[in-house]
Amino acid sequence: MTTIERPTAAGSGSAATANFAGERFTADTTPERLSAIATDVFAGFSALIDKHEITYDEYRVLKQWLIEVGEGGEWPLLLDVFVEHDIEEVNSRKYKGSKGSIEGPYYLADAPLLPAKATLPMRPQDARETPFVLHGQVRDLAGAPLAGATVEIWHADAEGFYSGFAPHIPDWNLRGTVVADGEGRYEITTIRPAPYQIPTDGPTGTFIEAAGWHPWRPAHLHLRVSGKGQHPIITQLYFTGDRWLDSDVASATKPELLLDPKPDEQGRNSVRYDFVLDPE
Ligand code: MBD
Ligand code: FE
Repeated sequence: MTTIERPTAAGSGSAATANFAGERFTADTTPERLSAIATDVFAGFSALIDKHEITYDEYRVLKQWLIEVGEGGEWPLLLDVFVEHDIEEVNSRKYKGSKGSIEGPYYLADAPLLPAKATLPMRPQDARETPFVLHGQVRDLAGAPLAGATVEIWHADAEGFYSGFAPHIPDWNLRGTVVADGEGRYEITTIRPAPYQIPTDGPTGTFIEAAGWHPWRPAHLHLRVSGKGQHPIITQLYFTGDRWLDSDVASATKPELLLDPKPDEQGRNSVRYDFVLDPE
């Protein structure tokens, strides 16, 4: 008998942290701007401590919990679930093309290149699900097709697990970089992901449970669409009528991002979604 390693919060957390920490980021924040932001952060703490009369017990529990968030590698998860949606909202205001959404903690760069019409890498057990086809065209704001645009896609399996962040799933499962054809068209065959549950065995999940909130995101596809001379868009697509759409724990759904797939002649569920990119 073989035992498969079940994913743990600490496992997916440390993989997400290692993936992110492997890159070095910089921002051109001036000392004046940093000071202004930090002043407001601490003013926010000050106000909430006063308002809620935070006790020493609560302060020590917070300190211990924050240490555990770091040790469990859950900073990417915690920040992307509770903070990233506002960052995305503020930074996408100037764009006129397709709506974006948060990246989340599970993007991996350099997924295998696939042709315009492609099936994502999947295990035999994934292939037993009803095929789901996402197809469409990538265009610029003027409506011109973007030949050779790339559609990077990553999503959970039918149990809600992501390759690269769950040890029982092979590398690059349900991930790919699809290169659109000369007309900017693409057609991706995959399966429908399951809703995603924040792992309940880590500090983020413990906190959500302690607050009496639910830990669910509606089923979603993650996409990053790029075209020559265009601003790449990071987004997510959801399914009409799905559970948790109105109470996504990550607050990352938008009405423009809903898919309503219909069965095609081959019994696959199929839906069209076009992407419009803003110039760089
Ligand atoms: C996910 O799959 C996700 O998309 C986000 C934003 C947070 C946690 C898990
Ligand atoms: Fe996700």
